[in-house]
Amino acid sequence: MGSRSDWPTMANATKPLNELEVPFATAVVSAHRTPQRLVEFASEAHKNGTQVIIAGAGGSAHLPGMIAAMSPLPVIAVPVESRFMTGMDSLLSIVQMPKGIAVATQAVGASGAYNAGLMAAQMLSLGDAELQERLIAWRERQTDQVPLTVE
Ligand code: RP5
Repeated sequence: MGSRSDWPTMANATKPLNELEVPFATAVVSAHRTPQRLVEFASEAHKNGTQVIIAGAGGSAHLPGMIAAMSPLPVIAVPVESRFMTGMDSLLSIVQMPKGIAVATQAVGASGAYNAGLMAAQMLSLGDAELQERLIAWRERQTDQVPLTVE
């Protein structure tokens, strides 16, 4: 995430990851305040066993695109809700990637962060049959929890 202030949003990504037993690490990497940390993180991540990166940032949010430009790993982006433009700035600055560098942008805010965790798990399940089984069971439990009526 681009700032410690993004954590209340980005913590939502950890919920499905924990439920699906997917290991993860967290880091604060700011494209503009810690540019050297960004270069090191993005260019080294694929060498230390990381398989998918979830990048959340708000405002003029260049973090996901910059990471994607320096890493061969899939990057899932979360536009964090911003103070002045309620995340529209984050969304537009993340989603409209020019051709040649791909970023998988999720919804703005907590739901997007949660779905980013799910999306990462689904990507990883392509090479992990047991994780795929856990995902299928997780979906069934979610379906079972939706009541038919409002009473
Ligand atoms: C971005 O600026 C961060 O991703 C955060 O969403 C936003 C505001 O950061 P703080 O000023 O709260 O550290 O880099």
